[in-house]
Amino acid sequence: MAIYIALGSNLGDKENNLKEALRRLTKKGITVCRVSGFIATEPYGVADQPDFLNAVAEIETDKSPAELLQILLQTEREMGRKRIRRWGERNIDLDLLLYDDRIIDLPELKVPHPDMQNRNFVLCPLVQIAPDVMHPVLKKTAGQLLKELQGE
Ligand code: PH2
Ligand code: MG
Ligand code: MG
Repeated sequence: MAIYIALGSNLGDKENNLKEALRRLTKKGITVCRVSGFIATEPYGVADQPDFLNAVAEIETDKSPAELLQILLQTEREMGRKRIRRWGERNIDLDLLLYDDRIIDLPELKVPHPDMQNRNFVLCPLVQIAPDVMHPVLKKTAGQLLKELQGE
């Protein structure tokens, strides 16, 4: 098992924003093991915003899920993220997708990410690097989830 995070950007230099986020996580002691391709995606949820660049990374860390969440939020803040509107435009978004086979349901942190199975922009890059990783609630692999989503 392993830890997976989703990266997204649709403001500014999107490619550099994703790379900068990965550099900053590495500096904070997080090991970035694998990174998917960077894929251009149409906005999901709120349509009237620029296209996104999305990626998924497999990471390793001794930090707990709650500590890791704080590191992701801190990195977003350091990079000047402004919260404009829910599901709206942002220069960087770092979301925790999967943390081993842990299931966490707290107001501030839900793992697995509760909407990941509905998001092509998450499942496509995840399948690039970890097609066989299991969703511990749905009990399906990333590959199966993507197939189901695209078959709809
Ligand atoms: N993130 C959202 C809302 N919509 N659409 C795409 N294509 N990519 C995203 O990363 C994204 C989105 C909220 O986090
Ligand atoms: Mg997000
Ligand atoms: Mg987020």
